[in-house]
Amino acid sequence: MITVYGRPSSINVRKVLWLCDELDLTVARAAQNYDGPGPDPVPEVLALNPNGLIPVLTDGDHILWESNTICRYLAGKAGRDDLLPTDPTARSRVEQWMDWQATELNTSWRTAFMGLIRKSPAHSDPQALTAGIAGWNRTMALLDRQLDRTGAYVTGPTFTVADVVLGVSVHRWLHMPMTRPDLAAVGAYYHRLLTRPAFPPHARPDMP
Ligand SMILES: N[C@@H](CCC(=O)N[C@@H](CS)C(=O)NCC(=O)O)C(=O)O
Repeated sequence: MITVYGRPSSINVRKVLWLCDELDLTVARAAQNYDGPGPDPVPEVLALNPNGLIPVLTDGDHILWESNTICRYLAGKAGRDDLLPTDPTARSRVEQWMDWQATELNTSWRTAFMGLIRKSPAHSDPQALTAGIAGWNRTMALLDRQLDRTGAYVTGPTFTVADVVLGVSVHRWLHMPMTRPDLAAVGAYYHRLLTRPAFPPHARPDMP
């Protein structure tokens, strides 16, 4: 049995749970009552992930952390070549956008998210907040240009696991109490993703 550790309000846990739903995979849930983020990692999680972060997945003896890696593992294990191609060229496009999400996009939202949602005193400087919002909007504009080119999903005409990790990111951006440009391709993409029955439960407005 596969177990997913982490509260469902976490954006990184939501990626994994959405993909499990896409795969029709029934998973056990653990350590989900903790309503962090708190200063101290949950001991149950720390025992599995030295970073003390969620999500963590266990599949028998196999313990895995890093949400994007977990998503690749689940898609690969399910043999879903449509979601994670085995062809190196097609696969590298999917992985490129997943890595971009985990590095460039994740980094770009940190100040704005921590300041606006977490109300972190360390992220409350108005100038830093304005710069953070502008940086996040610039990164999203790059995604908008890519989606404008493909006219559908991030790597082309079909849905892949890269769209799972980007879909929750787009949801977050659209639900931030901040000024943002009207990015038409991103907006159309979000509505396209919402037509998938598995996405809406993980795209709740109260969980940006
Ligand atoms: N790079 C990690 C980041 C994981 C991460 O930052 N998780 C957050 C929640 S989204 C976390 O565990 N925060 C502490 C907590 O919620 O207990 C991943 O993608 O899995």
